[in-house]
Amino acid sequence: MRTPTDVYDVLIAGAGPTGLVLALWLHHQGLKVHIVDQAEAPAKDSRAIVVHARIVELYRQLGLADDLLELGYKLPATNLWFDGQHKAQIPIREFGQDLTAYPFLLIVPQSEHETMLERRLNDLGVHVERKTKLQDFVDHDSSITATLSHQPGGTSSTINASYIVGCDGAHSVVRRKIGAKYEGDTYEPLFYIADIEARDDTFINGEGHLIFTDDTYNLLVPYNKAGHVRVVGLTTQRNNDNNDHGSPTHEHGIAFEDVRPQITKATNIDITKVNWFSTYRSHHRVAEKFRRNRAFLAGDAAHIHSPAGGQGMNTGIMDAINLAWKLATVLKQTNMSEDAKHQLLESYESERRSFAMMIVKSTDTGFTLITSKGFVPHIVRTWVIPYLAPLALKFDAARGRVFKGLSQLICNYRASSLSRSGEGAVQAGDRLPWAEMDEEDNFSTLRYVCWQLHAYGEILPHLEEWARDNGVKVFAFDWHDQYVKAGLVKDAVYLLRPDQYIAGIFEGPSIESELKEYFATRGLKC
Ligand SMILES: Cc1cc2nc3c(=O)[nH]c(=O)nc-3n(C[C@H](O)[C@H](O)[C@H](O)COP(=O)(O)OP(=O)(O)OC[C@H]3O[C@@H](n4cnc5c(N)ncnc54)[C@H](O)[C@@H]3O)c2cc1C
Ligand SMILES: *[C@@H]1O[C@H](CO)[C@@H](O)[C@H](O)[C@H]1NC(C)=O
Ligand SMILES: *[C@@H]1O[C@H](CO)[C@@H](O)[C@H](O)[C@H]1NC(C)=O
Ligand SMILES: CC(=O)N[C@H]1CO[C@H](CO)[C@@H](O)[C@@H]1O
Repeated sequence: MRTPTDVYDVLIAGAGPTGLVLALWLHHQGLKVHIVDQAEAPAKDSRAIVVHARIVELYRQLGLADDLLELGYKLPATNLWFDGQHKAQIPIREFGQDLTAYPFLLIVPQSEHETMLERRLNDLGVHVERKTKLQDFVDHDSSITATLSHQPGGTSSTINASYIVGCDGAHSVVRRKIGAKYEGDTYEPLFYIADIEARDDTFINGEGHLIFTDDTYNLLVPYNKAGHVRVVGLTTQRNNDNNDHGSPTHEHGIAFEDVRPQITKATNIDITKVNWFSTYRSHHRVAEKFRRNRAFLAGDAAHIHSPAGGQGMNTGIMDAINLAWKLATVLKQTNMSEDAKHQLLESYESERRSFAMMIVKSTDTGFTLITSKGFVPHIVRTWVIPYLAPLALKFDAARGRVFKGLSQLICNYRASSLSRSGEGAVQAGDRLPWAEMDEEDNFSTLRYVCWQLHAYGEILPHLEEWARDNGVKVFAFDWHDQYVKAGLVKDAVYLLRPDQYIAGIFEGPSIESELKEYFATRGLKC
């Protein structure tokens, strides 16, 4: 464990999914991290259950994708019911076909996912210091000093680090300390979430079921244990408590027995056991800023969403992966100018805050829809028909659009200062499109956390030399017509950032000088 004189590169407050992923990615890039959590043990409550395709793709960088897939359940289909009638069975096993190697909705209870991340971190010799709360910190401009308090007893200690990242959830101490307002709202409707076991049934068949009854809806999602399902829905009860911040609590005076009638009315399933029950109000908030000098916010500390679309945890993990290589760069590239450091670190906020705003806005729309009066006819007209019906019918364009929106594949950083301007279907700031070739897929190079060049078609010989001299990995691919469909351009060179987003697309005879210029203008050493 740590000794009082240890100095760290990064102190991470909070060991939820965001903090754990950040610790893993920073450690992988050779930084010395310390991570603390006030809780005695990882949370057992199963909150987020969907891990989206983009996360699985990026988990390949640390060899975590296969472990996660092993834990997960690939939802084969989802069903729609209205007032007792089965309206549609929508196969979704190949939902995002042609877009990613992971075209499904992967169901993994958050607690199991976190356990996997923490085990990997422990294998690497990094341990979460538990029962340790971040109380406060001082930013000296060249480093930070944080005060931690330890349970039991409440003794305190200090720790120094170059940077601090608040992954400390909705009630973030770091957010308060940097004076960032948490702008947004709390929704009135009260949700319940339960983890139950039930006997085999039409509704307990390994598929998802979205069931609308006159004044509410219930969603059943199976996971990797047969007979276990997650049930989520809008309670038909109302109360006036408006005080929580999205954490599952039992403070709303509602117990499972209060929602049992609505589940029975919708499904008539034979519930044999209730493993976990909670109610919550949904929030949509985005912190006014994600950084002040040496302190950053990530995950629920920075943004919190309504549960429609299941984006909360996934967005937090993406924050961590975005921030990790930037912190590693400013800490490792020793002669980087202060200006260049500032610009690179600022790009974290500009890239991730605008994405959080976009997610909040779109889940907001979805949410308002499913909680408004008369929402059943409304939802059928505005949501089910345009989106889900084509899905059922396999209209490819609509299917692709819905999948991209859900799976975070849609995330791009086109407007970022790190993206070279461009035009066309695929641009700087985008995710590199995926193209399947025979058995191989085009993401095998995803296992590196470093700058890369991908050349499709002819590659200029001196470019390979340049890249080798500068520590950039080069991958050259013979041109295939399939690449056109994915939006790739013949004989173009794609520069990828360490987090696998396209920094620039280069064509023509002066690629090498343009690449040099890309790095030089940003004060970066590749
Ligand atoms: C009922 C419910 C259902 C949800 N469903 C989904 C879903 O389907 N899909 C989805 O993507 N998201 C979902 N979410 C959201 C998801 O759970 C969160 O977005 C996710 O947990 C955020 O991870 P995090 O690491 O940022 O924060 P958290 O998971 O909140 O972790 C924060 C950690 O910081 C610790 N901590 C807090 N303060 C301090 C301090 N001062 N010092 C030290 N440690 C501290 C806490 O103990 C905790 O371990 C759901 C949330 C809820 C409540
Ligand atoms: C931490 O930093 C502060 C301020 O720079 C310094 O006074 C203190 O000695 C440092 N402590 C350790 C353990 O390095
Ligand atoms: C510092 O950066 C310059 C280019 O900006 C480079 O030429 C030089 O080698 C670097 N020095 C060190 C010690 O890394
Ligand atoms: C980036 C990447 O992994 N590219 C792959 C694209 O497909 C060809 C053909 O299968 C592979 O050889 C490449 O490795």
